[in-house]
Parts: sequence; C-alpha cells; structure tokens
Amino acid sequence: MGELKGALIGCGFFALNQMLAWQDVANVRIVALCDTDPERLRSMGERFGIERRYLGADELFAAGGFDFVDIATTVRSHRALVEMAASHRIPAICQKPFAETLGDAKAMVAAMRDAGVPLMIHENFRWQTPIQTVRRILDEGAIGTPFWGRFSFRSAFDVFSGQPYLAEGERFIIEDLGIHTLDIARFILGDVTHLTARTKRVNPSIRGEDVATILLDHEGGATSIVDVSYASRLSTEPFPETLIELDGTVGSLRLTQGYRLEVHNASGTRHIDASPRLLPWASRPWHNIQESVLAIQEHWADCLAAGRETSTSGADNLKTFALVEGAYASARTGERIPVETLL
Ligand code: NAD
Ligand code: 89V
Repeated sequence: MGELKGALIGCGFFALNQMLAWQDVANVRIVALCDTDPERLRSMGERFGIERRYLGADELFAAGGFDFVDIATTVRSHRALVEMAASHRIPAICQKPFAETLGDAKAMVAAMRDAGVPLMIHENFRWQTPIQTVRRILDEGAIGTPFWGRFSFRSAFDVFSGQPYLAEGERFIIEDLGIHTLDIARFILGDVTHLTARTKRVNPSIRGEDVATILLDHEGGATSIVDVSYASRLSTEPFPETLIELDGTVGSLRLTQGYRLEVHNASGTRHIDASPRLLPWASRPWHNIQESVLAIQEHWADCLAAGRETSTSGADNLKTFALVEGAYASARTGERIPVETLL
C-alpha cells in the first residue's frame, strides 16, 4: 500500500493527540495543517515539522496534495468543512459531535455520499481497550444474550480548564460526553428504538446540563441506562472511565473502576485486567482516550486503503447523534421519544 497523505484542520487542545497518534499509524503522514488561529497553527507546525500551513480551509483544499482531511475543529465549523471536503472529493474524518443539528448531520452524510467519498466520525470511545474487551466477551457468548445494561460515566474532573467552551454552551454533558456513552451503548447492545431522559445542572458556573440519566430500549429487546455526570465527587476520581454492567441469559459482566472486568457464569468467575496501554506519548488519566485515538486512526487508514466502511461512518453515527437529539427532546418535554421519528 502506498503512503496516505493527510491534512489536519484545527490545531487545538485535542488535535495534539491526533497528531501524536498519526505518527504511530503505518503508511500515513500529515503533510499540511490549517487553523484560523496563527499562533496555534505555528505551534503545531513547528512541533511536528510541517511546513505547509494554511489560515483558511479554502486555501488548504485549493492547494490540495493530500488523500484525506482530519477535521479537529469544534462543532460550529463541522458542516462547512465536511461540505468543502465533499466538493473537492476528499475523504474526511470529522470530530464528534457530528454537527450542530441532526439536519446538518444528515446533509453532511448526503454530501459525502453524493461525492462518493468516505466520512468517518471520530467517535473513539468504542475503540477503548476496556470497551473492546467487553465486546469480545459478549461475542464469545460468555453471558448469553444480554437483557439489561448500564453504561455509566460519573466524575468531577475539571474538563473546563482544557476545554473552556464546554462551560459556555447551552448544551453540555449529553452533547460532549454522553454522545460517547450513548455510542458505547449502541456498540454493545445494538440500535435503540425509544428513549427517555432527565437532566440537571448542578455546577452553577456553567450554562448547560452536567448530569443526565437516559433510559434506552434496544432493538434486540434489552433495556439499558446511560448515566453521565460531571458533578459526582467520588473518593477516587474515575475520569475518564466508562463503567459497564450487563446481565445476560447465562451470566453477567461488570467493568468496574480501575479497568477491572469480572465475568460470571455457570463455569465460575473470571477476572480480567482490561487496562489500556500507556503509549509512550500518553499521560494518565488520558491514556485510555489517547490509546483509542490511535486505534480509530489505524482503523481509518486500514478502511481507506481497503475501500471498507468504517465502524463509525457518518451513516452509522447519525444513529448515535439521533440519541443525543432525542435525549434533549425527552428532557425538555418529559416524553418517551421514538428514535425512528428522528432518522
Ligand atoms: P479547541 O477549541 O481547543 O480547538 C479547535 C481549533 O480549531 C482551534 O485552534 C480553532 O482556532 C480551530 N478552528 C475553528 N474553526 C476553524 C476553521 N473553520 N478552520 C480552521 N480552524 C478552525 O477545541 P478542542 O478541545 O480541541 O475540540 C475540538 C473537537 O474535538 C471538538 O469537537 C470536541 O468535542 C472534540 N473532542 C473530542 C475528544 C474525543 O475524545 N473524541 C476529546 C476532546 C475534544
Ligand atoms: O471526549 C470528549 O469529547 C472530551 C471529554 C472526555 C473531556 O469530555 O470533551
């Protein structure tokens, strides 16, 4: 396979992880950078020795010379940048959250489909080692058919220091973090038919909700709870671990704090260490997320080279994004939302 050349748009807080991970992906090289902020563009360019730097995405696309674009900007710019990629027929990765509205997300999927080029949403949490380990245990049939689940992320970690915009939006935890947890619920228990949600804002210094509890009905018949909080003060801070409980027809599974996985069935109880690797460039407690960035970027490179659809393609991620929209609608109206009405 020949080398794939990429261009990164958005040189901010999280893009550094993406750039560090790209260095470890075989046959991929980032050849150009773009950011509207000259200082961020300069700093990323110097750190990674990349000379081709653009202050505007239109100039970047006009110059060309790359096989895909990695969009690491915040949500407001996603639709315009993905549509620019479509108009130049350039495959694109777009960070979560997909878009500002489900209507925008659908338009982005349509634009890339009509251009005949792939779109992957950088929904990396399902690529975390503990989550992939839970998926493997289920696929082995160790607990039979799951009929109940809980996907829980509760923390009081200060996410606002690195990402100040998270304190400013009308929407916070479902759109930023719950989106990952809802995607994990889909990845583990399948697509969702209906949902009901309740939200709260506990931290008075932020604008959006920082606590959400969501009840999901899955197509296969399972029921699950997705509960997320940035207002939970715990004796040992669990950020950024997603804890999972699953009950199945022949056993049960518990992924508890410290990446400890317990699988119980008639043969006995297994204890598995589901810890992520600490990559040389990673730092605790972010290493779980950082490892998943490498995994999803490797997946993108493999799929692009082989012409395969990615696990979190735009079409797939519409179903996760619909759960975000549905959760806000349910929290606002108090009603149970049929997901098909959104898609
Ligand atoms: P950030 O504000 O630190 O960085 C965004 C950068 O994009 C800024 O440097 C900004 O100048 C630049 N930018 C904005 N619009 C642009 C445009 N039109 N053209 C070129 N550059 C533009 O934000 P961040 O914290 O790095 O978050 C970026 C995205 O990553 C968000 O969507 C966020 O939700 C997501 N994120 C994902 C994860 C994950 O685990 N997947 C973790 C953190 C953040
Ligand atoms: O994954 C994210 O999007 C991040 C964080 C883990 C801090 O919520 O914003």
